[in-house]
Amino acid sequence: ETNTPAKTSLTLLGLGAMGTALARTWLGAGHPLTVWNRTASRTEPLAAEGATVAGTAAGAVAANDLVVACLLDDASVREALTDADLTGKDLVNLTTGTPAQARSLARWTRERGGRFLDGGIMAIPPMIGVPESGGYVFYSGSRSLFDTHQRTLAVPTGTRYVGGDPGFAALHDVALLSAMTGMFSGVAHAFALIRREEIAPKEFAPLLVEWLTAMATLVPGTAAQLESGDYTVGVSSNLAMMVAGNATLLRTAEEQGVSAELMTPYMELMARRLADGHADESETGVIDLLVR
Ligand code: FVH
Repeated sequence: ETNTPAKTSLTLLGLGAMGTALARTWLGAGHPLTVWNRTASRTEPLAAEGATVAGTAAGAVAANDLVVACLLDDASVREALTDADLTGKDLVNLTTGTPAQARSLARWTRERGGRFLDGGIMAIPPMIGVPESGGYVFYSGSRSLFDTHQRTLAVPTGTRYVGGDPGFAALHDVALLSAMTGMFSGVAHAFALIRREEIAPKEFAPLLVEWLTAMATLVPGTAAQLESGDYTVGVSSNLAMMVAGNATLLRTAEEQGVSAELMTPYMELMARRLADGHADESETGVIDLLVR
């Protein structure tokens, strides 16, 4: 006899790159796992590793109370669950979607008698099952579902519950991904500037990392300004100086034969804010121009 608690059995819908990585961690940790995938051949390696394969999504849902979906998009989740009985089920949706899609799916699940938790995965497949990678999932929606299954959900990667509004996980996810998009657009422009020169990208890369890491420390200052409503607090580089500096950035792009199309939208907003009379502020006022 052993005192080890039984591992929660669960169902996973979707065995793409992410679903397969998730499945392997649950199987590896000893959780009985039922899997379903639209293209049945993708279930074969998991079956060999101990997963039970269901022939239909409805059958997979029927097999366990805890059901995790990791499919391509919102439409594929709706399609997969069309014939499933969600009465008494705990549905955890790890499919990337918008906040409105998550809220709608939460209502749809509740109307069918289930509890709903949405998740935004802040990791790529190689980070799954690797705690030191720093990956995690934002969760929002049913707190009781989260509390019931947190230990199981924490097997593949970290968990961060961000509120009862089922749209909040997607909102956090998309906000971080959007910030990342801006960062990579800047990185692309920087590499383009040096592309035709005798500067080795491999030597330039650590400089970029160091600079972006240092600049990221300014983010809490932006948050403090937003909360106080005073965008001049702690400003060391004001908007007037930065807009003047943008002219140098644009001229350098031209000299190097590089399109400034990734840069100009943000610079135009900075110039508009300056023209509105906010020379002494930081860039924080640009945020107010974006919110419609
Ligand atoms: N992979 C990544 O780096 C990112 C990291 C952050 C989170 N995303 C999101 O995770 C969801 C799944 O992503 P994935 O990487 O597993 O995606 P794929 O490898 O393309 O697999 C897609 C699965 O979805 C199935 N599927 C597609 N359409 C349907 C449908 N109409 N009905 C049922 N299933 C569908 C597909 O099945 P099949 O093509 O094998 O038959 C795969 O199982 C996603 O939201 C990312 O944004 C991943």
